[in-house]
Order: sequence, then C-alpha cells, then structure tokens
Amino acid sequence: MSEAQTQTDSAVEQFKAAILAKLRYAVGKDPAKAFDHDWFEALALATRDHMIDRWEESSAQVERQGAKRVYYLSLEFLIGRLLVDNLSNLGLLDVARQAMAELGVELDRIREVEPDAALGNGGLGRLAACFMESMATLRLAAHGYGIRYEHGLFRQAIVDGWQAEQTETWLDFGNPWEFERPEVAYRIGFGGGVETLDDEAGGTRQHWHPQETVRAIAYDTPVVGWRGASVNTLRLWRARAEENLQLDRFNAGDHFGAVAGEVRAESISRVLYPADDTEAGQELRLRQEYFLVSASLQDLLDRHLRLHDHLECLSQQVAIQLNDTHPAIAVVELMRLLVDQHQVPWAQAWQLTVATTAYTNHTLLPEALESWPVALMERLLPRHLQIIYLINAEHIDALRAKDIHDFRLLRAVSLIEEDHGRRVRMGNLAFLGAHSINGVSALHTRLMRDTVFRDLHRLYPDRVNNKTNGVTFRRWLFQVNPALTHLLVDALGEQVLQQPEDRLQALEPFADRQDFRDEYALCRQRNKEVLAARVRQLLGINLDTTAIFDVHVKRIHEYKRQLLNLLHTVALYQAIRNDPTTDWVPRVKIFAGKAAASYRQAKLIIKLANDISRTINGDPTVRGLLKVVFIPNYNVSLAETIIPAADLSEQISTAGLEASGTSNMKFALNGALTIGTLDGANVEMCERVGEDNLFIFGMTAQQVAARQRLGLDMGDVVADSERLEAALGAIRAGVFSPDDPARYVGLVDALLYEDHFMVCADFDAYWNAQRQVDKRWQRPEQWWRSAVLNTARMGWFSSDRTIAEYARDIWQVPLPSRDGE
Ligand code: B1N
Repeated sequence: MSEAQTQTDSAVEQFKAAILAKLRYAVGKDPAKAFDHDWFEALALATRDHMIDRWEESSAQVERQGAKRVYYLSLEFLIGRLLVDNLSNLGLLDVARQAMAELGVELDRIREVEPDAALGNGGLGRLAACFMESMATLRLAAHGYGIRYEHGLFRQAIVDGWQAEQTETWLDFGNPWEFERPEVAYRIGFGGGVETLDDEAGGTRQHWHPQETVRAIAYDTPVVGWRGASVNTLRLWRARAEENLQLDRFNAGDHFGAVAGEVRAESISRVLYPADDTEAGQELRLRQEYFLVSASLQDLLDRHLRLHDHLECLSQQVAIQLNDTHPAIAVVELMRLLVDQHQVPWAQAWQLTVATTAYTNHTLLPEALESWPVALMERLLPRHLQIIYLINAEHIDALRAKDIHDFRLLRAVSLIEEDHGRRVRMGNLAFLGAHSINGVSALHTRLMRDTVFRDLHRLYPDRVNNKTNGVTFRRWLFQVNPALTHLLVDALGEQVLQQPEDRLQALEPFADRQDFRDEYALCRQRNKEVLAARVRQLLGINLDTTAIFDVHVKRIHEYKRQLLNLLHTVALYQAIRNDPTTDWVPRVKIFAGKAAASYRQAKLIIKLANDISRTINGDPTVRGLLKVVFIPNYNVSLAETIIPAADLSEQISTAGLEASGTSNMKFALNGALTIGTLDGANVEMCERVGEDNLFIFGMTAQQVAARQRLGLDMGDVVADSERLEAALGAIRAGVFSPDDPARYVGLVDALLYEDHFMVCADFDAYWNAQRQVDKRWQRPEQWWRSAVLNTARMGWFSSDRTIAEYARDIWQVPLPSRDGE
C-alpha cells in the first residue's frame, strides 16, 4: 500500500471516529437511531473542529503582524449551505464522503438536509458571501459584519401559478456552524434626546440619552479559505432586550405587556427585508441598519483600542467597506463615537472617518436610492441628525469658500433633500463620508459618474472608481460542477485548482480538439440529467435533455425583462404551431426567481410564466420541440444545480439598469453561452470572451436613454413587428388564461403605451439573436468550441481578482503571498 493511501485511510478512520463521537456526545444519538439531520449535525461539528485551530492561528497571526483589518459591513450575506463548501476548502471532501460511506450514510443525501442560510435577497448578498470566501483565501485580515436574521428570505411556493410567500426557518434545528458569544455584547440606543453639557476644557459636549436600548449579541461563523489558507470571522448580531421579562408587570397580571419590550427589541433581527433593488423605507429597516452599524463600530473600535491604545492611527489599521448605502449611517455613528465617546476633536474625527470608510454602490435605479425622512431620523437618532446637519453645513460652507454658489449644484450635493418632504440622502452621505466610492462594473461606474453622482464626482474627482464584481470559483465551479472540474484537472493539472484565474487560459487550445469538446459536452449532459431529475421530482414534468436548456433565473424584476423572454417563448410557440414541420431546434425554457412580496407586476409575471408553461406543455403540436418550466423557490442551492446544466444564459436587462450581474459570470464560467444586452458586466464579458462566443443584441445604454427622451409609446414598434403583435395579442386575449381572459390586459397595455423597460423596442433584435443561437446549436463543433472558450476566458471574473483590486486600490493592504506560510 502506498504511503498516500495509508495516510488517507488513517484520515478516514479518524474522521469516522470524530463523527461518531459528535453523534453520541454532542447530538446525543445512537447511530442506529440517528436521522439524516442528526448525521448532518455530527458531520458538520466534526468538520468545524478542523477549522478551530486555524481560526485561532489566523487571528493570532494578524495580531502578531499588526496587519490592517478590513471590515465588510453588509445588511445581507447570502451564504447558502456550508457543509460542502467547508469540507471542500479544508480538503476533506473525499475523506468525509468515504467516512460517511463506511458508516453506511451517503454524503450526497445528508448535504441536502442542510437549510440554506438565505440572509440576503440576491446578487448583493451573494457577492458579500463570495467576498468573505475570497478574503479568507487571499489571507486578508477581514471581518464580515451582518445581522443574524431569524428568518431569512421567504420560501416561495407556487399556488395555482401564483407566488405565495412562506416563512423561512433556517434556525429551527439549530446552526452547527456558529458560536454564540454572549460576552460580546453592545448597547444600541434609539430615540430620546440630546443634552448640551459643559466639558472639562471649558467648552461644551453633547450627551445623547436614548429612550430605549437594545443589546446586540455576537454570533461568529468561521469562514475558511481555499485549503485552509486562513480562517476569518463572519460576525452576525442578534438583538436581545435589555430585560427579557418585566417581572413587575407580569406579577400584576399583565402577561403580554410583560414581554412587549422583548418582542419590540428582538424584532430588529427577526426578519430580512425582502426588497431587492428597492428601498424598504420602513422604520424597522432604519432600526436594523443602525443596529448593525453601531454594534459593529463599537466592536471594531474596542478591538482597535485594545491593540493600539489610541485612535490617531485608525485609518492605518482599519478599513471599513460599506455594502451599498444600507450601512451608510456608519459615517455618522463613527463621528459620534469618536467625538462624543472618545473626545476626538471634530476635524480630526472627520478626517479619520473619511480615510477609514469606503462605499460600494450597487444600483442606479431611482427607487433603490435610500433616503430617510428627517422627522423619522430625528425621532429615532436625534444625535445623528445633529451630526448630519453639522457635516452638511461644513460641506456647503467649504464649497462656498471655494466660490461655488450655483444654487442648483448646492441643492444637488446637499445631504438633505428639500423637494419631497425633507429627507436625508444616504447616497450623498456615503459619498461625502468615504474616500472611495466604487461601482461594480465598468459601465455602471461610468454611469455613476454621469448620472447619480455627477455633481459630487465633479467636486471630488478622485473618489469614484470601478471594481468589477467576481464570483468565487471554489463554489461556482469546483463544487457545483465536479465533472467539469475533473476534466479541467486532467487537462491542465492540479494547479488549476490553486489559481484558476490564471490557469484557465491554458484551456484555449483544447477548444479546437474534438475529443476534448466531446468530453466537455458529456459533463453538461450529465448535469442536465441531474437537473431534469430534480424538475421531474418537483413538478412532475419530463425534460428532453438533448434540447437547449435556455435558462433565465434571478429575481423577478421588470428591468431584468423576464417578460421579453416570455414574449419570445410565446412567439416561438406560435411559429412552431404555424409551421410544425420546419426543423426547429428543441428548447426547454427554464425560469426561476422570487418577486418582492409587495411588487405586484413582478408577481403577475410569475403567474404569466406559469400560465404559459401550462398551456405550452399541454399542447401536443409542440411536443418534443418546446417545454417551459418555472421552478419554485430559487435559492443558492437550486442555483447550484441549475447553473452547471444551462446551455444558454439569459442576461437580457434593459441596458444601463443592471449594475453588474454575477450569475452571468457563473453561467459563462460553467460554459453556458450568454444571450445578453450590453449591460453591467456583460460588456466586459463580451470583451474578454470574444463577441463570437456570446450573443449580444439590443439597444445600448445610450440608445435607451435617447429613446426614453423620445417617449415610450411603442405603437409604431409593435405595428412593425408581426411576430410581436401576435404574441402580445395572444397574451392579451387570454389564450394563456382562459379562466380569466382579462388577466393580462393591463400588463400588455402597459407594454404598448409606456414601455419603460423597452421590451417591445428590443423584441425583434432578441428574436433574431435567438435564431443565431439555434444556428450555432445546429453546429455542435462551433457551439462547444464557444463553450470551452467561455470557461477558458472567464478567469478574470474571479472574486479573488476583485478582492485583490479592493485591497490594492481602496483598503491599501498588501496581499500576503499565497504559497508558503
Ligand atoms: O447587486 C449586485 C449586482 O450584480 C446587481 O446588478 C445589482 O442589481 C445588485 C436594495 C439591492 N443592487 N442593489 C441591490 C439589494 C437589496 C436592497 O434592499 C438594493 N442589489 C443590487 C452585486 O453588485
């Protein structure tokens, strides 16, 4: 027996023993009586043990080296499942699989019982999770700070074709990955008033008396980098009442009143706001934002003072990254803590705040730009409002001092919006309080400079910069696509696992080899079969796995234009019915995604998808040529099954509106060809992958803006396109909704008279691009050549590259070398 084999055998034996010990002594179960969930927990705990020593080591090393720390503040971390992620990054996946097999338990079944940690809505939250993994892999001293929502994003059920939201309960069976730290607790104040007191130096100081205080308790989850490079911490805060039970009220018989305070306090970390790309605008949301920010800043200042003793060096030791404006109140809270609590002079505090803070913008949609009514801010955070006024006064004075008196400009860059009731503009606040403001793709950053931050950018031309998003290849290639990963390792060697962002390029020549393309296509075929089995199990629908799997999965939003795809689906259906004997390319249209609970139009689009699906799948004339499925409850785990099975990736947002997109990267990395607009990161993907290897169509951002100025009545466009007219007509007439023929009249009329998202205007271009897709599919050597080239050329879209850029340009932290200790 080889030495390596002996080592593996003993690792398996040890792991088996560890799992059994956890099962007995931590879970309290006998193997004979253990349920799947018990096995999951035992395995997770045994896995977690492998992270602890490195966790300690990583944090001791950071302390020894006095490294600058990065704090990533985000209201969302869309983590998904962690078992395979952790095992795989620890290099223990095979060992665990064998150990479990020898215990008579299948790892692939057990992994399915882990609930998704869905503490995020979509791309923004998933980006935060990818960044955490990359920062651990790159051995940055990084901490994530978020909220430990008791209920993550709702579960989506489809009832009679409509979305129904159900409560998500990921913590019901406990969470084996986290450590509760009851000793790490901070007081968070709300309401009350501000008093002016005399200070020792003969001046005055402000003292805030909150009316209400809530405690933030830390829960730590270790985040392990690739091959255990380092282990960082994701610290999530849970809200607890100061006093759980008001005993006097309880004893007086007021049993509900006695716990009212507890309910109010704990509601802060009860549930994630399910709005994506829209601002929530509710008082509870502002409470959540401030809760996260205050706990995190108190915590990081405590740590800083423990290690360094003074605050002058704060910006050399600490970088704070704000994930959108959701934590933007950090600018003000940091000022308050520095000035009121630590007696730092105002000017120095401001200099420290700006030098420490950086802000990432993720959207230009006007409805997503956060602003809070001044009255609400005053009631909830009175001291913060004072500070905001002071910052604003200094800001405006400084401009006047530079002889800038343009009234329009001064209004535009003010922190206070005066037009629609007085409101605090969180985007302007984040901009002013940060030394770096970044967008998430080249196009998005350019539009930021030209639109929302036009004026502020002119005043501070050095601040806006671009950091195009990326995704972690460990999860989105190695874990989700083991077959392809195997093939890549065979072709390129183990090195591809270490530094895929550099090594994948070497795959290019393989695109010209028939034998390689065949194997590559075979991987896809297997993944499609896995997805087809899942669809059969979930929906009872059989899919033809030799058809093109044409996939559109993401949040349902008008700007993402699921409607455009549905119109194409209907037009294709009509074309096949009109001429069933043409050699149509068989297609399966796959949709999935959640709509914000209050977004009526998006929910109607889901119903339409389901209506179209039922009609088409039930029509024998198109059998074998067209199928449509809407898979319910899209989440990270479902994405992991869908993405590696996709042939065609739909990235068809109205140009200028998708800030970046990240699923576009995951699909292309796994070799799906993109059909997309020149929007977000699609533009850069096109540059790198080569325009012959994806299908770009439609108006550019510039053309969209020009057309919007012309007016949005699409009567002329529709009249010019028979196909579009027929598709719209069928939907409007109730062909897909015979039970309620008028259901889509409003939806279709809106497209005709006020097509804000240019669905009609882009339809013909989209139809034509889809026919190019068909043509390519009919020439398999071309199709698979393009697919291989997509994988080969997507290396740059690794979140390791993105994080390396943040580290170099924004945080100014050196990257430790990746090989060797
Ligand atoms: O952030 C992603 C981008 O790839 C997407 O293009 C972008 O749409 C997404 C309010 C948002 N922008 N804004 C949000 C999320 C929650 C919320 O309450 C806005 N999400 C994005 C990563 O950069």
